[in-house]
Amino acid sequence: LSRISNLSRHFHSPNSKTSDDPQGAIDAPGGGLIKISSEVSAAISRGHPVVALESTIISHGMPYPQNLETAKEVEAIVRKNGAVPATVAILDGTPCVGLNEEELERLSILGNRVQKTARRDIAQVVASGGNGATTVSATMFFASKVGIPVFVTGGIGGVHRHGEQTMDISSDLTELGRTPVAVISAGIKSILDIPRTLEYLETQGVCVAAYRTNEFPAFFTETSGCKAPCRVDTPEEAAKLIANMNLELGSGILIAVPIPNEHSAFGSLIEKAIQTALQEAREKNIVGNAETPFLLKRVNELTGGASLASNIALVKNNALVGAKIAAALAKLRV
Ligand code: PSU
Ligand code: MN
Repeated sequence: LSRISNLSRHFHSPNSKTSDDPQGAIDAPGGGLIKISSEVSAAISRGHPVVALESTIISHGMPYPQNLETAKEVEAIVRKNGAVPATVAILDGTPCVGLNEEELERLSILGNRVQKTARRDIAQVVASGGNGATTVSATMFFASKVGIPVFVTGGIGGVHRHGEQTMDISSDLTELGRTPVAVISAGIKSILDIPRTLEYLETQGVCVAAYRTNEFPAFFTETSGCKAPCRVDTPEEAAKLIANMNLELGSGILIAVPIPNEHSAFGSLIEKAIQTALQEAREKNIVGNAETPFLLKRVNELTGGASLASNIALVKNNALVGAKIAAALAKLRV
């Protein structure tokens, strides 16, 4: 196990006087340990590009074996585009940054028998020596602790529909407000309340940038009807945003990359399925952290696999864009 204190290195701003100082917390809470794979650890300490990846998308977001295939392909895409992939999970109570193939396989097969682990669940999974698949909030936390500023996923959580009554607001949003990591995603699913999610991100002080579009994308479709607060057109522009903003602000950035055009064809079919799945979730009283996995599974069933194919395509595209952003950021830091 590596002491994370050696590896705590955060955003580097070329404009900042303190840019050579390690930023933020040095030790994990309670002096805990994070296991970092030797490849990831070497890349971080040399300033090479690294891309963090979450594991709930593997355990709860997709069925086996597509989850394993996608996880491997995503890692390969990150490598091909010049960055080292670092999948995050808690295995036998140890937070791990950088999984080997055997570990990825174990998570994929275990599926939803692994505990979905958001920030609030980290202490419990570690204390009980359990296996935890990290959501966006928990993955951001560990990425930040070890000094990885770029994190790729499919979609993030948000304000749930009727969230004004249930107060079901994903901890991904508050994590973005408190942790300096850039999250590359395809936006927010329309299973969520997109306008309120954007309002809440503003409240949290999160910079939200759409990639090569003016509109905030809605995961399965390029459009949501909501304008993105800002726009970037190249990996270099995205990297500048990351380098210049976070050192001063301490908060995260959401970079929303629309699904590639050729995969967004099923948009209206998927939207119908979402409505049905939401209705079912209400009837079955599925709430809390079970809601997102339930909706993803039902929408996939109702669309005969079309939503899964779109999901896989957009994650791969995000990996491509995210690796390029990580590479551009590493160039800015030298
Ligand atoms: N959206 C997806 N796929 C996913 C998730 C969200 O399209 O797998 C997962 C992510 O790990 C995200 C989490 O962080 O669900 C949010 O869960 P909740 O809504 O319970 O906060
Ligand atoms: Mn929730």
